[in-house]
Amino acid sequence: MSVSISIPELLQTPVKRRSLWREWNQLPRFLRLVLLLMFAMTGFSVVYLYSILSAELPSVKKSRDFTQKHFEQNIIPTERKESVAEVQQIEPPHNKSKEEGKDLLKKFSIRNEIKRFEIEEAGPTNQYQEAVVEAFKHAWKGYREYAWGHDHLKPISKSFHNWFGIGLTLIDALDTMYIMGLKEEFQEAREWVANKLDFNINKDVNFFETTIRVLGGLLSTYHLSQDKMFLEKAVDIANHLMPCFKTRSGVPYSDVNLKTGFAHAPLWGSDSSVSEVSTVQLEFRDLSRVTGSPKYEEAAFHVSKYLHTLPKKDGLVPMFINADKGHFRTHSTLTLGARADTYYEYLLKQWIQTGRNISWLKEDYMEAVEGVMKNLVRKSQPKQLVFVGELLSGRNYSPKMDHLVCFLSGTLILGYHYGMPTSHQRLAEQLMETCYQMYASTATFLSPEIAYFNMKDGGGSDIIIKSNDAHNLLRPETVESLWYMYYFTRNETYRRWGWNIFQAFERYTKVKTGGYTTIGDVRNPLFVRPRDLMESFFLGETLKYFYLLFSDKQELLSLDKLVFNTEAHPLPIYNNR
Ligand code: DMJ
Repeated sequence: MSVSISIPELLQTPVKRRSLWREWNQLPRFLRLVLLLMFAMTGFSVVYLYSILSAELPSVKKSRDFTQKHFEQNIIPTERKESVAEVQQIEPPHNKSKEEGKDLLKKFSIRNEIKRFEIEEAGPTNQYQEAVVEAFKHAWKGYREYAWGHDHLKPISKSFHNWFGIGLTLIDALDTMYIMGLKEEFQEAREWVANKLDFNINKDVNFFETTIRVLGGLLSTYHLSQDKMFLEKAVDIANHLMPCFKTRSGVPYSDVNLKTGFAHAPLWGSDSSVSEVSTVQLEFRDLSRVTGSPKYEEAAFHVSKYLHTLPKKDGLVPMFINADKGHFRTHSTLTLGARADTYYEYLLKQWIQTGRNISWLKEDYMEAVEGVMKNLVRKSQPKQLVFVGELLSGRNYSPKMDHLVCFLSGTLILGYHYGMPTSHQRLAEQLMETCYQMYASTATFLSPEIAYFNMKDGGGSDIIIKSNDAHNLLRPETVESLWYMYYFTRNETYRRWGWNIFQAFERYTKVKTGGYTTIGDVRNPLFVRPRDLMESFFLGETLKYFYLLFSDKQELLSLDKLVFNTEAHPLPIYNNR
């Protein structure tokens, strides 16, 4: 009676296992096969999903929560101290598209000589430009020490962030360094591009972002330096991006895996952004023109031609389009901000790039600007600031304006230079004033990401900033437009405004140990909530436009000879369609 456990009980587990196996064997063969297939498919899906979800996206990554004390300790200018950065050692695998690039270059070497930019001797000529070059060096110091070869610097945590893993900041900054005359920095970066940059990686990248930052950056650097290595790399990345165009409509998918060439719609939905599909044409066309291989231009320009045929409201386009069906999403917001902005910019700039010979590009642009004036432009109260709002669901007016919209002044004045009506010039001036006020009216002298405008009589301030919109990402659009406005008018007011903004960036976004950071709240100078990220466009665009704005050399880079892509990478104007 004292022994309560019998031998069969001790052997319970193996007995059960054996019976399960027996039961499995007793199942019909066909059923076993089906079950095995189901297990295999589930396993495969889990692995696949994990590989997609593990791709880092900056927008969904939470920024670290830093205390004000930490911020004060870090956001104070300090002496620069160079140190040798460690360079990741990765051997690039054999890559077919690189070889293809070299072949094309051999074949079209004569054509390559034609479009070299004539740039006067690079380097700062006054104290304002010197200050901008110092800012660039400070940003570069942080990137070089803590993020070398990675996409973005995280200046406060002294680390890096990889969005695509292809050295976005380094590539975006190449032509800025060239223009600023930073020869040593440029040379070091050039070696990284030549020896370490590898596009044959198992990563999903955004087609548009990679085109404007990487393809655009490599092409402009090639034009400036005439170093064919940059063109080889441009051909290489373009070939990796081309699968995006393989859709039923020819409108590209938003993402592609660089290694497999698998192109697909974004993870968050089935549609591509209209701005994204319509803002790759300058880059792909330039590549075709320098290599003599028409396939890039043909694929990209097909998209513009196709969009041209679709119905629009007074020339205005919705934010989304389905790449397979080729339809705009109905009841979509009409805006000059995120997801539509650069469609308008590239209508004008493509017309300029092709020698102003393709008249429907100009007509679509003019119709769209008319549509903006009719449907989106309003004045705030009480100061009558002119702004560009949105039509929600294509119908309901919202007095909301993204900082992104501030590119429009520059585009309008560029168009005016090429013969657009004076109403365009007037709107450019008025909107420039409003964009400046988005900076000047905050306690930090920095603009929020989004502003709402008061349209009611009876006091209050013109510009309303909501908590969710109070961040500043070091974006370039206002500085970009200030440069265009100054370039064409030589009105010193625009330089004064630029200097005020530059000083605010220095004061509130500079990180002591190197780099500049995006911030979470422009309304509170005591605690701007640093977000610990320096976007590549701060070096590619914002600091470049500051440098050009403060240039005393009339036409350091001539807008009669070149056109800037939307990431501030200058490309040549071709006098033929
Ligand atoms: C840049 O990548 C480009 O200027 C693009 O057109 C808009 N977004 C960022 C800068 O704000």
